Amino acid sequence: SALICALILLQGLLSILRRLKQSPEQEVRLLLLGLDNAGKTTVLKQLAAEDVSHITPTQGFNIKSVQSTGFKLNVWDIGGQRKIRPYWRNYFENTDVLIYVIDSSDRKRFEETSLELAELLEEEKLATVPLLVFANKQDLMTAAPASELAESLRLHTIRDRMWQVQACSALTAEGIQDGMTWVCRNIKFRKKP
Ligand code: G3D
Ligand code: MG
Repeated sequence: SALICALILLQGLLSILRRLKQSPEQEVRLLLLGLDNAGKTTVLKQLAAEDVSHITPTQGFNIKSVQSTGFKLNVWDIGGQRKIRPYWRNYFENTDVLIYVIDSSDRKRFEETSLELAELLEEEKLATVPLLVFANKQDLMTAAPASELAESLRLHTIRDRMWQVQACSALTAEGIQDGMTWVCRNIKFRKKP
């Protein structure tokens, strides 16, 4: 089933994070966002390996929440869901790293994805949260290089947080590990109250 499949897909990410996690009392929270067709589900596939305690597909919304000991990962398609936008904020709380996935071959949607990202970066609850942009689908001849994507998205104007653009292909796995290494390095662990 889709549920079992999703569980398997998330195993690797969790194992990578678990290995890098320093303190057992703390929980790492990741948001994995991007337009539909950007490659988010395929990124998850590449991160495949062990146990996830549960996954909650939110009813009526295309939000997937994955919970495991010490980790919480929220994934959804951004854009075209204006009406439920205010509801997203429930998922922004205490995010450690925002991972934004882009189809580098889809130049027609660079402006759209850029605007969506800009709006996300304005979110109060995501202020100062480190940003990793996956310039995905680099295996395609038509893919814009990460540098062009960064320019198109004006990433160099970001001043209020750490950010990184990582060229990758979720299809071949190239660049995914490098991206996750950056993520793990830039996680700011929250202090437990
Ligand atoms: P989403 O979850 O962000 O909506 P998906 O995106 O992971 O479902 O990917 C959308 C489509 O793009 C899929 O193709 C998927 O195979 C493809 N894709 C994802 N990553 C890459 C990549 O790095 N390179 C290439 N060439 N394709 C990629 P289909 O045909 O299944 O719709
Ligand atoms: Mg998907």
